[in-house]
Amino acid sequence: MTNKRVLFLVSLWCINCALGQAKEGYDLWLGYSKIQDSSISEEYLEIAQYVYVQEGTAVLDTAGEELKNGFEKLLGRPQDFATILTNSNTLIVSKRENLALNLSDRFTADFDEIGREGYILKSIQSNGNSVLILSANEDIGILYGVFRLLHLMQTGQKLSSINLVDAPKIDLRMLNHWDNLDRTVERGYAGFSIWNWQKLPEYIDPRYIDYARANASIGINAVSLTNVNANALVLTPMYLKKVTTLANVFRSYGIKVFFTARFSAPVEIGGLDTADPLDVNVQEWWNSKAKEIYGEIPDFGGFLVKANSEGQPGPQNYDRTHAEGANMLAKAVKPFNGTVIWRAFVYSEHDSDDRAKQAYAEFVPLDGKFLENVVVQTKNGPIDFQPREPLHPLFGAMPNTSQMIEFQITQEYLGFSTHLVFLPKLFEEVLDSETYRKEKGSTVAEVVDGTFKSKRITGMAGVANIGTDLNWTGHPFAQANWYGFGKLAWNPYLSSETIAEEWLRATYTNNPKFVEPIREMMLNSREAVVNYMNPLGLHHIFDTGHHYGPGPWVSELSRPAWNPTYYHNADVNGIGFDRTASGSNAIAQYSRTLEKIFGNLETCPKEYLLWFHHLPWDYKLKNGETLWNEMALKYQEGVDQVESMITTWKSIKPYLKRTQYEEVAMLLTIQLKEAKWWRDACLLYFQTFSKKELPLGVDKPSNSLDYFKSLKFPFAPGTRPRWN
Ligand code: GCW
Repeated sequence: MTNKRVLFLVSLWCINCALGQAKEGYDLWLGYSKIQDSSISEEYLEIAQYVYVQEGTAVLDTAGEELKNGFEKLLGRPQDFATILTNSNTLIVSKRENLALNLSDRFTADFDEIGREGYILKSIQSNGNSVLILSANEDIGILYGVFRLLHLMQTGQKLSSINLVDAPKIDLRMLNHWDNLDRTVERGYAGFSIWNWQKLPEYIDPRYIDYARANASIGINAVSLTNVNANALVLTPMYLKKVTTLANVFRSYGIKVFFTARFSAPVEIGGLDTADPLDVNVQEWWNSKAKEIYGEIPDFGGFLVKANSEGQPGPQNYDRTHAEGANMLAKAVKPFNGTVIWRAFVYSEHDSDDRAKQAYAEFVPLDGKFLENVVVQTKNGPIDFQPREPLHPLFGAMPNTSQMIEFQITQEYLGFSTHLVFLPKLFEEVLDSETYRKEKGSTVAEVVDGTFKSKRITGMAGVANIGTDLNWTGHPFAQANWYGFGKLAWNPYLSSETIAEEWLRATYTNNPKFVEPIREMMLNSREAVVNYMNPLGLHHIFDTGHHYGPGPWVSELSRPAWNPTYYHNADVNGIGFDRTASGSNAIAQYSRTLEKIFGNLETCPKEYLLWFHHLPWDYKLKNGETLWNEMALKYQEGVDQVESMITTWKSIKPYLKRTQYEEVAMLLTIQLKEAKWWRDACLLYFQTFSKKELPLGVDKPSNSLDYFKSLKFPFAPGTRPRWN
């Protein structure tokens, strides 16, 4: 073959592969591939014979379009809907008020149970026919029900005996974007921001619609569009117009928009000389700002605020409390039923106390002082979205305050969008954690969903991992983290196993030869990343600023709490952060039961050992290993786990398209390289203190400590821009 011909073939292959890839992953879990198994599609074809779908509102029409689109793709033929309800309907999609009385009466108890957003999906016999009924009290319930029905079909479930009643357990199910107005994304690893501010409001990128569809399909009903390190400009009329357009798109999918509000906005864009929350002019400014926003966006959600944290302005600049700041904004949005989400992620450079203690110390005294339409948003753990943290002590410690939880879906500390890590496993671990604030009913999930103490507002927020990448999230498996977050926000008691299985089947294939091994691989992936990054309770030993890769040696930053050395405290005597009574006593912020469990070496879970205790290198663990050996073995185990992920991935090659297979295969290669980097760099560094040999079974480092220390990444993605 001539060189020219080879070149031609290669470029042809590249074009094909680029075209293939252009679509690959964009559809997320909503691909709806045509059902191949005829025994399954026969049942569905019967159901699709004579379908009535109620129309007439934006959300109902969206539901109808989704159903049509889904049926056509899954069944591979055009779909019509009947215009009137009759006795011969095979599928009825209709609100309760529009159902025939004999039908709606039959389900009274269910309708009472499902509230505003739930739905019922039931197969019944009516006039001798089988009819599938999808009904709800409100439009949005119908839309959620349609997505559920399509999901059931996509995953090949039998519908002939379906009897499903479902409603969300949490009210506010929200994505927090950390997107800047210049389209960079703080901690974003999937390209740039999908919000094209320059072309808005006139140009509506079809992506906005697909984004809303994806969110609605998993029950997400609120979004904040911009970074919590906020730019006040977003509150100006020019941006309000742009946001109004987005809000109009999202409304048909049941999604409300929130603004991130910069506390100093009255000064920066309002021309006032103070942002003091007790100043009447400041209050007036926010009142009229709220009025202006609601004039454009009548269902506007409210404000999300990061205040007096990491340099952001806040009420403390004027010697006022978080409650005083939050309540001022709460009053402004109250006439319109708006909500203020106030973040509890605070720590100060002036406070030399353990950073893990600061949120609790600042917020618990304010319990009961926040107005009814304020909800305090607390990160899952007391430090900062680490691969593993114990639960945040604030959960259940503010019984008279609405409290919501914040997870990070974007993988700032979990390998960016290069590492395959299934986060619902982490979310589940936190949600299932007991606070022991009561004898029963006080897990984190129960605090968050209002079981612990009934709340005016219940909510769960996730920091989005979405960007302009073709597949939205960078790593195709990072889509599962977006999906899983939505599912857990709807029902915080769902198991990560169920979520993994659902997602795999909807995204890739129902073939058990693919689903089973890959589901296991996903479920183990979270423990792998803990092992190769932060085993045994180590935390925040990431390289500075960008948090890409290990940096346990970093010690020269101005704020102590920014230095990894602050967190691991390694010296010749040992390693770990003493948070017991002999140290920072952070354990005292937990309930008495947890304080005892964490404080006692006999009962402290091995996973949190170095989070709560400083221990000698020779400390003997229950399995007989010394601390040093166990740490080294854990790092090695993490690397081995990634090796075995690669083996698993190779084994499923026959079930995927080439591009689908190759994409993940390449990413896993990087993950393995980086897992080894973490192991080698951390062990070499800690070895300078432990002065011990690596135990048998741990691979020799591939390079010197100096080499690892010399690595610099000035262009690592997601770094906070300089003006923040
Ligand atoms: O995790 C840290 C991040 C910051 C972020 C901050 C926060 C938005 O490193 O980039 O700022 O948390 O949650 O406010």
